[in-house]
Amino acid sequence: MSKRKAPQESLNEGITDFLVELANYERNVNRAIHKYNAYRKAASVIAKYPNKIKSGTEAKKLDGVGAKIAEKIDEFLTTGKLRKLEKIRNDDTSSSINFLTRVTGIGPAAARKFYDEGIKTLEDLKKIEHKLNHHQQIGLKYFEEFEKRIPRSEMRQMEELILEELEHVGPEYIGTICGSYRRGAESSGDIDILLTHPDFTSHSEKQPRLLHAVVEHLESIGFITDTLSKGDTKFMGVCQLKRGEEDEKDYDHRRIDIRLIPKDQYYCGVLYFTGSDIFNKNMRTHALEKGFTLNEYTIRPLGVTGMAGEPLQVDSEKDIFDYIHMKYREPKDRSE
Ligand code: DCP
Ligand code: MG
Repeated sequence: MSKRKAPQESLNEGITDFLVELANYERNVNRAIHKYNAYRKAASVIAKYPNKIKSGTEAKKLDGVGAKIAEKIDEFLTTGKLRKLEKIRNDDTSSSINFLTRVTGIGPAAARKFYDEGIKTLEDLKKIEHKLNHHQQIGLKYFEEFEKRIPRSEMRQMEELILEELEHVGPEYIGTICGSYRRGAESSGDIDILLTHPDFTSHSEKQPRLLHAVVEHLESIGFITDTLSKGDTKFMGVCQLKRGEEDEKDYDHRRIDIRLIPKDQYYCGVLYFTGSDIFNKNMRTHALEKGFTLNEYTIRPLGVTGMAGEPLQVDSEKDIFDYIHMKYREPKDRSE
């Protein structure tokens, strides 16, 4: 999962920017995930709004913008800033914790712990590098590179390379690059790959080899450079494209996640990991209204008592939309 979301470009960029900043503050500093979600949701509906917002009242008509956010929008529109944000930015605790969570491997809890120990900056982290776990050490090593978004053209090159190499490992593999790339984003925070293989279903034995063979192959050709974690079904690591003759400089190191999914759960996985996270939430809510429970693995009907039944058969993403009577949405139309 990538740490930095693409800035929202819209007529109301000032507003969406401050909402995203508040969202991050709530998640990283206060660990208030509901508030984080509320700000993200408001930012997302406002980003889509086709007019320049002139007042809080106007914004409040949008689903996801409540009275408190409307008030902040009014303050921002009249004064050009937000006292709450000024305070947060000037507060040493908030700004340090917010900063530390930008390192992959450092979540809000670890950031708070480091801060309490007086560790606040990149330089501080470098001094206690030996105390960091492996994931955090890699996060520190590639800090600047991981901060950069990946241009779509580079994502395309990586997709081509990965799918071609996958074919070499085994012709029966199926792979999909999901995440913002699949939604057509001009840049992505990381590479999210889903894999499946006909030999692996939720009824068969675990098959970690199917995942590890792919990872080892991508390491052997020098594409995967580091491992953050490697389990039976999920690999988290780092990759880098090789510099070609026409390239002016080396490519950056990028975050890559590879998941191996049972064939019968593949399309629920592809749907989930294509996102966006807000689209997923809305779709899950819609599913519940229609009497189904949907997650990254399965879709199951809910009985009268609210108990989930057996997983339904799914052979495409469209099957999932059909079950819940929702019109199919192309990945590019799934920002919310
Ligand atoms: N996801 C989700 N809920 C989360 C985290 C992730 O539904 N809390 C799903 C939707 C995301 C997908 O996983 O689109 C991949 O997660 P990323 O954080 O990588 O998000 P994106 O790929 O959409 O954006 P980015 O370009 O920042 O990587
Ligand atoms: Mg991503």
